[in-house]
Amino acid sequence: TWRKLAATEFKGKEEFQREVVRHVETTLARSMYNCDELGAYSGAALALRDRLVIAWNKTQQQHTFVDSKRVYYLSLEFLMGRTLDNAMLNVGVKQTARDGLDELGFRIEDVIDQEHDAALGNGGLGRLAACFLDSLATLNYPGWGYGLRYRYGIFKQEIIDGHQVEVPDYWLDFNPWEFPRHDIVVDIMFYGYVRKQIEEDGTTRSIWEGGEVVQAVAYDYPIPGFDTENTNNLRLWSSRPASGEFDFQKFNAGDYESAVREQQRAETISAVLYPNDNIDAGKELRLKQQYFWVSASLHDIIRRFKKTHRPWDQFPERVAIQLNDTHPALAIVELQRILIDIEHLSYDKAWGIVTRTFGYTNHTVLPEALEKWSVPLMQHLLPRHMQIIYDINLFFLQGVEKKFPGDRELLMKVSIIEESQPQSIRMAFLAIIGSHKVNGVAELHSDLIRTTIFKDFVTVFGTDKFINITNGVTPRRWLHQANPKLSDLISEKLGGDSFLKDLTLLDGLLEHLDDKQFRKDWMDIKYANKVRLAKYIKETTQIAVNPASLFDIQVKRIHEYKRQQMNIFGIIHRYLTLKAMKPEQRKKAVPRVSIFGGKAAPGYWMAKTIIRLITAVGDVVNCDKDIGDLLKVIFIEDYNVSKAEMIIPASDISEHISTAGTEASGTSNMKFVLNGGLIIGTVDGANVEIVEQIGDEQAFTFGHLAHSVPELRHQHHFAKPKPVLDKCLKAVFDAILKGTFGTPELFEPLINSITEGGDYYLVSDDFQSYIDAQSLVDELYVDKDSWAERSITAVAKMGFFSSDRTIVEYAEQIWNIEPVPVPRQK
Ligand code: 26V
Repeated sequence: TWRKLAATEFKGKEEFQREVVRHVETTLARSMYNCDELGAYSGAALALRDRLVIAWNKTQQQHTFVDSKRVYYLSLEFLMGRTLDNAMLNVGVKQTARDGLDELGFRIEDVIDQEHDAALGNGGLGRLAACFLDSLATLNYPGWGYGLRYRYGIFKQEIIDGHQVEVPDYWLDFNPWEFPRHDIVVDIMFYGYVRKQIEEDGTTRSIWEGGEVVQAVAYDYPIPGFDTENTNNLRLWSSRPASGEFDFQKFNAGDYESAVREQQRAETISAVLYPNDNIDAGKELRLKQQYFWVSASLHDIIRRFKKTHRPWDQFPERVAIQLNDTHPALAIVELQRILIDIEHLSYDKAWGIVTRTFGYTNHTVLPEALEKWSVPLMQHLLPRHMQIIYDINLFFLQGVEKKFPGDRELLMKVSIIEESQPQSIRMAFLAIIGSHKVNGVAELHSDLIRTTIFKDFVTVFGTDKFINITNGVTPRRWLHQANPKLSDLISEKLGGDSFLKDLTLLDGLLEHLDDKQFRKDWMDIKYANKVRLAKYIKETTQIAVNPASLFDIQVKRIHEYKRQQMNIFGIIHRYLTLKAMKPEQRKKAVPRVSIFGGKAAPGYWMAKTIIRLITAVGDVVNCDKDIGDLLKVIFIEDYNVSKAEMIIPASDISEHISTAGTEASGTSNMKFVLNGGLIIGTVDGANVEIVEQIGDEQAFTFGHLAHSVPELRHQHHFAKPKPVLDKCLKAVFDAILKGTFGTPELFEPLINSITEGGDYYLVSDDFQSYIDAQSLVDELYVDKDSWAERSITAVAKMGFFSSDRTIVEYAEQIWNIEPVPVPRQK
């Protein structure tokens, strides 16, 4: 197999060592005598990179040679995390590298730890894109990612006096994984005007000109598959001033400052990742980012297609483009513009090509996250695109009118243009109309989009266009890499590691369920992972947590809909209950460590208040002598991909407790269960399918169902007088307002949003059922043996949630692409 071949990539540890030393001494111009861990990391990365590059070139040549259909995944976010460890595992050289580094005097774990995360994403959507790249490569699909090369990734979070403080994440200092392509440069225009020109044949043509030009430069990142030579490409664009635009006239005239300002303006486009998750702010710079990236990517895709000298008709047979949410929806308009204005195709022919090319994935139903751009802004920035959007809308509405004559209301409801002040463009509607398939990311979510936000489009297009493709995660990073001990134990039991490529093989674990030694080994690994996390917590917070406690973890972006506030209210309830117990009673309680991690968007004040409450509760509880080890509350600073790799394997329980109908899927729920943790969760997103697969014995579900949510909200809205809170929640609020956790004014808004503000996320409605579910957790955790059985059973039934399965579904149901194995010629 390729793996055996790959193992000989380095002829043993000696060759690996030689390569590391060579890079340290030549590429880095350093001496081995005072080489630190960062030097060793750099050397190791460069040594491995040399091997990746060979496979990468070979793969791209093969794909060009076979002229296979490719998929292009357009995403504004790729939350890649670190590369070295993952690449070593995928190529199969980690053991060689470990031995080699060992002899040089380095622990491989410390070397791996030197790498900076590539954090070009906010959360679920960006990490999903990264998992998809891993699966595309592993399954030998010809697939590229296209994104932006932000100079600053998602901010780093510091907690100072219990508050979140944002620090810039400059990640590009030394990046051995990127290859600048100074020869791949695209000019991108903004602003300007549209001129009509009459052709000789009497037709009119639109010409967009006179705008400001910025250049896009490509940077490529190799994406190695696991146990295959196939190595795909991620291409990220960086902005810089176009050569003609950097004003040398001014420069020479001594107006240095304004010349530099122009340059900076161009570079600003790819400078920062917007740190909002699930909220649309409608900023001009963000629209510029979107068009810059979409235009550069399409130009590149078309250039590649044209090299095959095929007629335009065949474009959709060679190119599939997937829109990761609506952020790249302008690609629909841009392709239509290129085809009619530049390639001179007829409008209808062009539109046929466009709609056969695109697929659109929706990732949220939250109204505040659905992108809308103001018409005047679009008009100003992209005047020709605005015209084409009007045309697309006009022809679409004409079709609707023909099918449903006289239904004015339907026309209003499905129009791309919303009649607001000023008018706005509903990007999701544009994405639906310009794509041949629209998918949601979990069964419940896909049902919801068909019956709520997009229901009128189901009326217009029929149901077949709207499908579900349930998310998944890559077992390479989220099991093999993050939890090597568990991965090894599973390999031992299943007689090999094929499960890493066919996750359904995990069900073979069920045969060993009654094996006492296996159950013990399983729980010992969980314990070891908890010790690893406890050590990290001690080092970073000075707080000692007992690894024998139940570890209860909620790590994700902080958002009211994800309900971290309900978790912390539950913890306060636990604290009050423990305090009220007699010492003998307390002895029977199950010790618990509640762990949080996650960033709040810098402008999301309520989310920051939730962080403040969590840290405030920790400050009180963690040094309460009555409580001791029975309860600890930890906030882990700066949650990111590499921290997730350490945190997730250490959970006994993780929390996925969003208000039913709000979390489109969730993907960390899958990662936690895959690592043997059970979940406490609402009937929301992919929780539903996880529980369906693993069995409800293996999960703690609670709370109201999605279909009841509108009515409950309605009741809150019109309730007069305000509804009485249940006893437990009221006691929690009283404790906060009494100042138990410091200045109550700080937390009043959080409480008021529930007691006065309509409780939009239904915390009061679900609280009691949440507390009951937590009591059941305590009760069942006492019996360690049956807990082990639940944990193993759950893992055994998680095969469905591999992103490999997800990608095969996209490939077959939307992209119509096939694997293209790279031939072995060695
Ligand atoms: C939306 C916006 C709106 C405009 C400005 C900035 C911005 C940034 C990100 C987003 C994306 C929101 C959608 C999202 O992240 N959805 C998450 O997608 C995951 C993968 O499908 C899914 O597991 C999560 O449940 C869902 O919240």
